[in-house]
Amino acid sequence: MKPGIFIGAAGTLFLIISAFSVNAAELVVIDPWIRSAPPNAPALGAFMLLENDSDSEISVVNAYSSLDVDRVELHRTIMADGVMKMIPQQSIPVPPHSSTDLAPGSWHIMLIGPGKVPSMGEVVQLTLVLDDGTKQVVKAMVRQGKKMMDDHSHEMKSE
Ligand SMILES: [Cu+2]
Repeated sequence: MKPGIFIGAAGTLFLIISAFSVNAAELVVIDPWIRSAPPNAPALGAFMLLENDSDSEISVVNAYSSLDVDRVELHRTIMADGVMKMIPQQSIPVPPHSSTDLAPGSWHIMLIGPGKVPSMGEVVQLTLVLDDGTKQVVKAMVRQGKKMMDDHSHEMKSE
């Protein structure tokens, strides 16, 4: 890991918190979480900030989880004709010296068909598969998140 990765007090704090999830790859995963959902939810969204401190693009090309789910997909939510749609993606790119925010209403990892929806505070292990074949394991806690409809109404108001 490069020493130049320390970018100030806040950055150092984040690194300590997520230190267990960082391996040799130069992708830093900050604040991974899963949005809490009702027990009958057909899918769960997983979110995190991906930081790439290297000189080349790093992509997440696949993911799986410690939860019993039918499948895991990489998604991006886009606004098309005034409607928010989730479009499956081949990969989630993180440009060099930049970051990609996996957040509600944007890029995310979708856990589809959970056998049992985890409750608030539960920790789910997510494995990110990168384009160079390396795997990065992160621990995502289930917590409450802003609802997609809130995002939507914000979009509508700003028009
Ligand atoms: Cu989705």
